[in-house]
Amino acid sequence: MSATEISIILPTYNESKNIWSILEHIQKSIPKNLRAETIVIDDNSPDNTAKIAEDYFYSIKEKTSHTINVIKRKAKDGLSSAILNGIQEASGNTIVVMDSDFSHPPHIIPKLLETLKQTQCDIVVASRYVKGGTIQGWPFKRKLMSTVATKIAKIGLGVTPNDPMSGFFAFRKKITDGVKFDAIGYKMLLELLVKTKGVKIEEIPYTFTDREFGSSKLDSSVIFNYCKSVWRLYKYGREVRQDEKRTSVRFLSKAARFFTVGASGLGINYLASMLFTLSSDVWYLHATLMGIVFSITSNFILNKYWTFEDGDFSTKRTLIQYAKFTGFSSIGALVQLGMVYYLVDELNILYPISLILAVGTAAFSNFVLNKRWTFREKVWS
Ligand SMILES: Nc1nc2c(ncn2[C@@H]2O[C@H](COP(=O)(O)OP(=O)(O)OP(=O)(O)O)[C@@H](O)[C@H]2O)c(=O)[nH]1
Ligand SMILES: [Mg+2]
Repeated sequence: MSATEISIILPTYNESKNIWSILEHIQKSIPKNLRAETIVIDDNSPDNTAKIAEDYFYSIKEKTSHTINVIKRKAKDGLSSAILNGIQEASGNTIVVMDSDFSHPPHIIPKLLETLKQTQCDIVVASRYVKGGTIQGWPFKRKLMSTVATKIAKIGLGVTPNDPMSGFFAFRKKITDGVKFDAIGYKMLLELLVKTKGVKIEEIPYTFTDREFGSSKLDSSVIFNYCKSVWRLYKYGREVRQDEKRTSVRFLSKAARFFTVGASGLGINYLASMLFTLSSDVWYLHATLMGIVFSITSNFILNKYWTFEDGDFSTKRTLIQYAKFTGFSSIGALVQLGMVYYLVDELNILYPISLILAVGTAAFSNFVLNKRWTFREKVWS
């Protein structure tokens, strides 16, 4: 049996009037060539929603490869946490999240999947607030609240989609690997957008229709939970930004130390060579060679101790690092030589400029190679 490709997450609370029909519509909407599962996450609905979902599955089980998995939770733990539970249970590599009250029309599902595939993006948002999208059946007050909440999210959290509060979206499951969710309140997409910043996002329009059957689960806690989750996400974003700033400062300070050591090496090289030539028995080429050895050695010790703050001078470790450092220094020299030749001979760039470019490139590659392989640090740290 081939693996599940699509998981549709369907949270329910007291949706007995919608669940059978929405499952039917979802099943009809999924392209036949895809192997899909629907995960219903029900919070112990007193109106038997979970039982109806299971009955529906038994009625179609023999006729389709589409599976329905009903997760029964003990208590009403909130929409975002239900969605998070669904994501954790999902075996598909593409996830679709939607409501079960027909506000999110199932015929949009193929468009979400198609957009994900064609644009190679990571998240597709079904949007009420892009051209072609709209809301049907909401009173002015609710539209206003939604617009204000959307503005707060966009300005306060810097998220890019026009409808970051949409409850209807699809994404590649792998973008959630290693992400820790708080799952507070109603707006799971908002948390996903904040915590996976940098991924590629697309929006497609759809018409949101207010529910016909059943009643709203929104209560006064929704606004409070919304504010709480926006505040938490704001703090999260601030910490990430501070962390990035700290990392770039650390990286730049190490690079600066590495280049200072490199410059000091030139002086040591010159001084050592001159000292050796003072003795009448040393041939000047030998003296130059000694100068090179001295400068590589002093560069290595200074970089080990000062630049990369590695105080472990045990013999084996130090010798291995020294060998690598010497190797990378030679690679750096070759890079410099090759680049100067290419810039001067092939691109006709003036020698002084070519030399600056080549020395800079060689020094930088030297820094990165030694950081990563000699002193075993992450490059960006
Ligand atoms: N499992 C679970 N599902 C929930 C919970 N709250 C809401 N849902 C489901 O989440 C979806 C969205 O809830 P709705 O009450 O429709 O929220 P809404 O769309 O903002 O409001 P209305 O459509 O006006 O009622 C529906 O499918 C609900 O059944 C919850 O606490 N747990
Ligand atoms: Mg609804």
